[in-house]
Amino acid sequence: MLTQSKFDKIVSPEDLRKITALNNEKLNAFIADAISLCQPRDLFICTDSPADHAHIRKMALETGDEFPLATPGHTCHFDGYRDQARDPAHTAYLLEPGQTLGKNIKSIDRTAGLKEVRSYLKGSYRNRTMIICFWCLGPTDSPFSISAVQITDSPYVAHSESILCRPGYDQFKNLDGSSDFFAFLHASGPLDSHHCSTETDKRRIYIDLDDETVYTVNTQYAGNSVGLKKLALRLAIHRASSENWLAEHMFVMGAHGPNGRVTYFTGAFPSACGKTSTAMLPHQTIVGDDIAYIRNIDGRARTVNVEHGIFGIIRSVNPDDDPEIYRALTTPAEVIFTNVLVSDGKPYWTGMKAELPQTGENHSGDWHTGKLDSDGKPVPPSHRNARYTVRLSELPNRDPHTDDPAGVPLSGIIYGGRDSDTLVPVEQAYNWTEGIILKGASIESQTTAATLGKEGVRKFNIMSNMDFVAIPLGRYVENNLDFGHSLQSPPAIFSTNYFLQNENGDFLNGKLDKTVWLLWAELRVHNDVPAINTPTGLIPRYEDLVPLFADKLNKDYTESDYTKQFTIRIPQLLEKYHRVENIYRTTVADTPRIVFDTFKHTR
Ligand code: SPV
Ligand code: MN
Repeated sequence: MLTQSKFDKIVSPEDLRKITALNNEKLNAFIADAISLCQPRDLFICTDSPADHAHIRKMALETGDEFPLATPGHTCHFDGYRDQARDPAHTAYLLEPGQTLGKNIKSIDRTAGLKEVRSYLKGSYRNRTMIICFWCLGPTDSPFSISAVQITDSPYVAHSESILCRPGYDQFKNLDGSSDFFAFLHASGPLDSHHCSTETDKRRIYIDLDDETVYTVNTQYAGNSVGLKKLALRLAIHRASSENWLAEHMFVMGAHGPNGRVTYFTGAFPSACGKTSTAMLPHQTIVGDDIAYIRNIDGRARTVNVEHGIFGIIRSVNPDDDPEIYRALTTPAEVIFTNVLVSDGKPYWTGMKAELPQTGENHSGDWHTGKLDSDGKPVPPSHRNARYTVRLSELPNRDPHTDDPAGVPLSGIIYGGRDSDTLVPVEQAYNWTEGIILKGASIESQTTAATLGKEGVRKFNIMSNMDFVAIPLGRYVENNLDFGHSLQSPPAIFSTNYFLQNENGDFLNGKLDKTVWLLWAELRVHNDVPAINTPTGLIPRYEDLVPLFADKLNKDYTESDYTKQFTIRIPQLLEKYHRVENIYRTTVADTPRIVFDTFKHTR
């Protein structure tokens, strides 16, 4: 129990008042345990005043976790050289003996896992301030809202959350003592002179599903440390599965069709496969770029963005391909750049279509062209997973319903992926069941820089959510199927592939062509255009794409391009479904029968 006398030197009367105002025993116990385990010098409790949020940013600058850049509001943070991505190998669910999540999901014994992670957390805040923040997942005071508490010793983590999340202190008061919140305890571990975590071999991300608590240590990379992103997604998937709603790795956006019509889509894409750039397409409106909750409200699917900011990949963001993002990153506003190259107070990154300086500072320390790392590998000017963090409210293309407590009506779902030779650029599923099974549950994607490990390998990635699914995969598929069937009229489902290549390795599409695929899907949702039947779904007619290319991209679309892009590659498709079916058959013990029946039906 949290009392002032027990932590006399640490918990000031003011701190105690802020915590006891929330009148929540589970919260008190969580904070008291974190204090005695991590042993901070003092506390900073954020109660969401503008001054509190400004103080978090100030702490990040004072400690050196971030440093200012030349443009007002811009700061930069470096994660350690070996702390640049999510770490699935050291991310695990803590389970009681006898519990299992199946072969594809890493879990460890709860008692042993807690003992291990607590040993790394012990004393880890010495001489540091414990920052305690309260956030709300989804819009506040809505049927979607979930309250969360984050404890961290990293002002950068708290600052990221203050940009990415909706404030939640006041909402915590409404919990009225219940245990209905997610809890995150993070410690950076020992730091080097650049404020980067050094003991990455002891990096651990352990998720306690029963307690809805996540412990994360010896890392600062946001995908491992920022509770409200992927850590909360895992807890939400677990919770959603018992409440018949969906927590998905999806953008939410308004697609702007004819005559001012706005049709809302969600899109699930593996990391670095065009998810943010789709949500930020010119002339469309963004609700969110990463995580969506979807609920059945009076028989209709409605969805919200869990966050209210973007933690986006900066590589290749340039004024031609991503004009909206580029503008946001070159205008004064509160933006954190991570793992970019900095020279003379300016951030640089690969693919920005500007000349990069030969020297500067980056995630490796002082950098110069030709620098090699300790393994003899060239150090690129900016990391492939370098990112920016910005509030959606800074963007002129933010959808006006972003914070609507009722969410937006969901009419279409897009499942993306990265494949050079199999799927056509866009295809609609015949119905919800086939969409979930043949599109979402069959996603394979060539790997990218967002997780550690080799790039370019074709990997099964169910609903682009593989890294985050916290329940057995069969149950997850079933939950998706059931959700759609509980609706009066489920959203239409589409697959997209932006990465088709010819035999020379050239991409068959321009980067903005995705506008056309999205707007064709928008027309299909309203049955405005017919489509061509194929064994796995419905593809566009040439004549329906030509005006979209002309009107939206000012581009001629030739029949020869159409033929190359939309030829059904039957051998590759058969191989794909064979590979995926085999994964379900051999590794997913609880695969629903309908999955196998549906694969059989495609042959
Ligand atoms: C992703 O990789 O899908 C991201 C960034 O959105 S992370 O926070 O690392 O998950
Ligand atoms: Mn993501």
